[in-house]
Order: sequence, then C-alpha cells, then structure tokens
Amino acid sequence: MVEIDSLLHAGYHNPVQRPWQVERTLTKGTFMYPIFITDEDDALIPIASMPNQYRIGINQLEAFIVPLFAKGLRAVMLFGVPNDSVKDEFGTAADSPNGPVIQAIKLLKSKFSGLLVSCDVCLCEYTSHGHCGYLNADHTIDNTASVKRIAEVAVNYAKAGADNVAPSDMMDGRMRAIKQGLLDAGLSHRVSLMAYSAKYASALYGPFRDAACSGAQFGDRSAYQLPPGSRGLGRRAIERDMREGADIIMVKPAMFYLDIIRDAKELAPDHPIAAYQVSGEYAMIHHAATAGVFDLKTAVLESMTSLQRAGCNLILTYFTPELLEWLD
Ligand code: PB1
Repeated sequence: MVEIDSLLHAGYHNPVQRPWQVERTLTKGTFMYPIFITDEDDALIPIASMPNQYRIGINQLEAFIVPLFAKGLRAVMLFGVPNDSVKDEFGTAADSPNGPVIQAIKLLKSKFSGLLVSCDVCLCEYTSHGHCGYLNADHTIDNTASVKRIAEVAVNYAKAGADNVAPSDMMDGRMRAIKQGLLDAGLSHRVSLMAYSAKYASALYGPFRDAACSGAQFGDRSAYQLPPGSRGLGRRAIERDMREGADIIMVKPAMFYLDIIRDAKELAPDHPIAAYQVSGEYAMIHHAATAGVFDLKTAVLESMTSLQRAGCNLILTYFTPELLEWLD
C-alpha cells in the first residue's frame, strides 16, 4: 500500500501541469551566439572541428546575420581570427581599428538595431605565443601589464560601439581595470561587463582553438585558468568579480560545471548568471547525435534546460541558430 506522503505523479500527470513545475522556460532571448570573424573579408570558411560554424569575413557578415536576426537572434559574441602575420608578443592587433572585431562591431551596430554586440576580450588570438596575456622572460604571466592591455582593448571595443565586453583572459583584477576604463571613457552607463569568473582549464576548448587559431605555442593555461577540481577558487573568483564591478557572472565550461553554476546563483543572487557551452561540448553533442546516441534537438534542449535549472539566465551556445528554429 503506497502511503499518501509518497504521491507525486498527480502533480505532473496532466501535460498542462508540467510547465507549472518548471522554474524558468527557455526563450530565444536566453541565448547569445558566439561567432568568428576572420580578416579575410570575403571568406565564409566552414570550421572542420565545429560542424555548421564558420569563420566569417566582414563582407559576408550581414548576409550571415540577416536570417538569424529575423528568427529572433538578439545577442552575439565576437571572436576575431586574424591572419598569423599580424600576431606579436603583445597582441597589438587585438584592437586594430581595421581589425575584424572593430569592423564587425561597426557593421552590426549600423545594420541590426536591437542586436546586442558582445566582444570577447583576450590576447590569445593575437599573440605569437598564443597565451592570453603578456609573458615575463621566464614565460610566466606578467599580470599587471596584461591587465592594463586587456582593459585598453576592452575600452577600445566599447568606443567602437560594443554593448558588452567579456574578458576571457583570466588575469587577476581585470574587471576593476575594465570598469574603471569604461568609467574614465564615459561609457560605463551603456557598456556592460560580463565576467568569465569561474573559467576552468578544461579539455573542452580544443575545437575553438582550431577555429580561432589560438592555441598556446608552448605550455598551457593552467597557471591562470582555474583547476577543474577547485570549487573554492571558482567561488572566490565569482565573489572577487562581483566586488570589482561585473554586471554579469559567467561560468565556463557549462555542462561539466553545473555545481559551480549553482554556486554562482547562490553567491550572486542579484546578478544575471551566464554559462558558456563551449566548443568541445558543442562538438560532443553534435557527434553523439550523428552517431545515433540521441536525437539532437532533444539532447540540446535538455542540455539548455539543465543550465537554466542550475541557475543560468543567459547561455552562450553554438547551437543558437538551431534553438532559434526550435523555439518558434
Ligand atoms: O568555445 C570555446 O571553446 C571557447 C574557448 C574560450 C573562448 N572564450 C577560450 C578558451 C581557451 O582557448 O583557453 C579562449 C581564451 N581566451
């Protein structure tokens, strides 16, 4: 005999009741689409490691975005993919006025009113050594010089028209430096700061590094991206970035770090929480569906639901084009 205090089925037996059991539902506005902008102006190059993703030249960008904007795309994150010839040890090309990112900001802001343009801020796509900051002679990170340069790049993206800047470099103190730079530039009222706070030294970035030609030429990023086993450093980074003025707190990667997303929601209950479903997660789901492990749409929607359940208000995902179709 089942006891009365064991009974749950009635609360969700009728399909009409099931949405009532859900705290938040996915909408098109939940998603931000990371896109790669190459400095080959007329190019539209498929990215082998990331099915259905492209390196997009500035002359192809408007045509690429038009159908997505019509389907409800309202936020993109830009990653520049410059030619190797412009790379140097200081990432000088990161904020070149004629570089892919600044040109893309200006085009998108002029052609798509209502599209939020976020810029990833990092040096790894622009440095000859492929690290995310300046290096000392012994190849350790020069944090102070790196923070100064990252803030400079972020402010220059903001001056070009970016609505949001998101430093993925993981240098200590870059949030405060960027926020101060935006304030000094008279932009702190309109340019938000999305903190890659709990960003882990993950195995899941490989396809991106192929797409952005941004792998480290030597060593790795484990001295500045967080150790995957550390919940404490994730919590401390979240609290630090809140203090330093972050407007949005991000956890990255996503699916392997749902506990950290939940921590973020509890530590920053009054901030929007973002998660970045990174290239390796995207490729994993894509290839599993192709191999017949599961139905792509069902699995992607379930992955997005898991991130929302963990506490996300915003999800960065390469599945954004499909989600804009599926959420019609
Ligand atoms: O999709 C992804 O894998 C994102 C990779 C991510 C972009 N913010 C970084 C990870 C890395 O290559 O270490 C790039 C670092 N600036």
